Amino acid sequence: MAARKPTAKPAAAPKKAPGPSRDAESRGHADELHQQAGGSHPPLTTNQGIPVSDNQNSLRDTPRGPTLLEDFILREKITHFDHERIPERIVHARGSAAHGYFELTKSLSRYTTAKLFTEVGKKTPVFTRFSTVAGGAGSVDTPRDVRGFAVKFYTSEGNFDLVGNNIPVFFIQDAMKFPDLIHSVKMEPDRGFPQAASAHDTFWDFISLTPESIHMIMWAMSDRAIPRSLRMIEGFGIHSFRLLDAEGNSTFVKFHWRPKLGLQSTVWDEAVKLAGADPDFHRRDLFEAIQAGAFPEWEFGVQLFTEEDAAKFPFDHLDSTKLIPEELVPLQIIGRMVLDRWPDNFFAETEQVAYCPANIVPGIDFSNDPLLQGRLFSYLDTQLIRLGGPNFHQIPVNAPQCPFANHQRDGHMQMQRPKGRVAYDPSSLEGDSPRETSRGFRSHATPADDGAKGRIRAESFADHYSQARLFYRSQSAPEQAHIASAIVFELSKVETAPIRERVVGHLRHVDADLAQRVADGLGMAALPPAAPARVEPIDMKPSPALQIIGKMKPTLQGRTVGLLVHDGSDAGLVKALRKAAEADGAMVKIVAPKIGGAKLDDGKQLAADGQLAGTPSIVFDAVAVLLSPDAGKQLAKDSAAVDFVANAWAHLKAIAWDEGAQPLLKAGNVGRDAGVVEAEDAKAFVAAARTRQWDREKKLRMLA
Ligand code: HDD
Repeated sequence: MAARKPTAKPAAAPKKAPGPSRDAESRGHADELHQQAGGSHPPLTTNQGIPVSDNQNSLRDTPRGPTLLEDFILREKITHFDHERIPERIVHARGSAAHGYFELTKSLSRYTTAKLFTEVGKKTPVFTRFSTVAGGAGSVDTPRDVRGFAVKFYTSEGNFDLVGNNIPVFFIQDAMKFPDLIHSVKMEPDRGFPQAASAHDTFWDFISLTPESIHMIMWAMSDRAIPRSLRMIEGFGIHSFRLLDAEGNSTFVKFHWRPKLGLQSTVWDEAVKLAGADPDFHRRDLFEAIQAGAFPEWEFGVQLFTEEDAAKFPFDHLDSTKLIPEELVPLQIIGRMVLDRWPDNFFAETEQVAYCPANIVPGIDFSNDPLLQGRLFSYLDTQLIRLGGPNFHQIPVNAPQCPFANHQRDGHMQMQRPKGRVAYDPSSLEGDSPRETSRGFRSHATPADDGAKGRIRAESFADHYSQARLFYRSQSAPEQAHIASAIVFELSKVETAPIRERVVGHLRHVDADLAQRVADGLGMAALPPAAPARVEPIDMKPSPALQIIGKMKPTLQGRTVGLLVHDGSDAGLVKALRKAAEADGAMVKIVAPKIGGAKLDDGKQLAADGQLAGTPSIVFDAVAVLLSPDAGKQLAKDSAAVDFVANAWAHLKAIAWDEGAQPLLKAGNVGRDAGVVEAEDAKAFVAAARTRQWDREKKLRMLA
């Protein structure tokens, strides 16, 4: 259709043509657009069901004249758009979620009446959301941060929400401190930065004045806080909960999730670069795995202990800054969770899902952990503002999947149509109105402690350093170096010297060597004085279960291998490496300088999954560089290609190479070690790719 010439003099615009002809003209234009897009489609309507004939043009007085207020279609569309956002979560705003199921493999019927934990083989639907804590909803996936691990079990006795993290302890002991903690880590209020980062003055100021946080700091500075994939993190309920049997007898329980793929993390430089290479790295990874049918899976474990056991622990299990070493109370695996379905709609499900630690089912109960007690209030309160009223439990992702009924009525966004006269209890007018049941929820009859009411922190909560020491000393040497380097990195971003000194003062109680490494890394002339400690820390038996490297599974399952090719690459090698990596469980992606792919030496065009400049080696677990001699020389002069190999080397990844790739490897300063293998030897490449080359790190990075 010829473009209309602008009218020279708007004032002299031609008199209106009769309406129908103009509508027909724009209809014709819309038809053209739609024909290109294809498909057969139901009629588009307004929210009132009125069919829309033109979704491209608003109603105008004349072709170049003002838009008319009469255009109810435009007004409805824009008004709805204007209201599309709801307040984001104050914490854990950035998240990714999936549907799946929980299957019980071992009954806990000796301890609890909860059907969820007694009916072996039964599959309970779940919706699980993973999150970062500090950043906003649009922040990146890979900052150094704790990861939320929230599971909603839609049980036959109502919803049970296990709202945990990937770290088994927390920063603070009392919910009273939560707003302070979060305000300190969020962007500073006067300047509005940094986003999604703890490396700034206000966070470390708070930490340096909150000794109870030091144990969690050890975890947050460890590689647990820079995971490779959400499929490779552990999860913890953190608090002690109670299991109750039919007589009301109580057993304490801690809940754990263990990833089937094993724990794995990135290295810090990689995490930083991933933020630029793919801000959605974790979300995409979860999505792609589920779409490919490689469903993420976790084992579910419990630590069970009695009041008498707890009395013998050298710490108070009601204190959320403490964990119970698995060597003290072994973990029993009782089930598994599989995530097998991506949500249909991100907003409707992932954004609107409302978790709440107070959502609990008969046979489970809370403990007196003061952090948990505060959480029992906070979550429902936040959903009321976030989701706009008291009926958010009717949103499909939040609604129980068992029958539910009560006398609560009305309110904003009431979606149900309760019938009858009776909205109260007791009542006699209707035989089918809901009533209490003997199967209902009961609280444990916990005897009260001795002592008086007051704003008191129990003396049993006073040891802030023993478990920080336990964690640090349980780590392998590379992990200890990473912790020290992470603290140096974060404190190097802190402008106020006394804050840095106070933190090192705490580290002196954790481990003298760690304190010295950090002080050296910060260029301190002398060690600052040790922080005042109310309780002398004790040495606990190291717990290897706290390591990552020790729990990493040497496997290509769930990992991704990138093959860099160009015109003339050896088709046989490409095929052999792809076959070997896929046979070991990896997802293989082809990278080429152009997205159209490359013509290999067999004359066939191989399509690329990613273009070199936009697909750095950072997004892969291992790479192979397979190039003709000409291509090798050409790519040795291309910075994206040089970075490809240099980063793979720096991030301790396996690299397979062929003769043609040599100039590129040289340009990228790639050295030689057990992880740099000849592409001919596909078996050796796969073996090297199953793990990271930890020995390489000392050669290429100055760690604290
Ligand atoms: Fe919290 C969200 C985990 C302490 C107040 N929290 C939230 C989410 C997770 C956790 C995973 C995101 C849920 C989702 O995906 O929607 N929170 C924890 C853990 C804690 C913890 C493991 C300590 C053991 N939280 C905590 C305290 C308070 C809160 C002490 C307040 C007293 N948390 C909230 C909140 C959030 C929240 C403000 C924000 C959005 C939401 O609840 O739904 O209410």
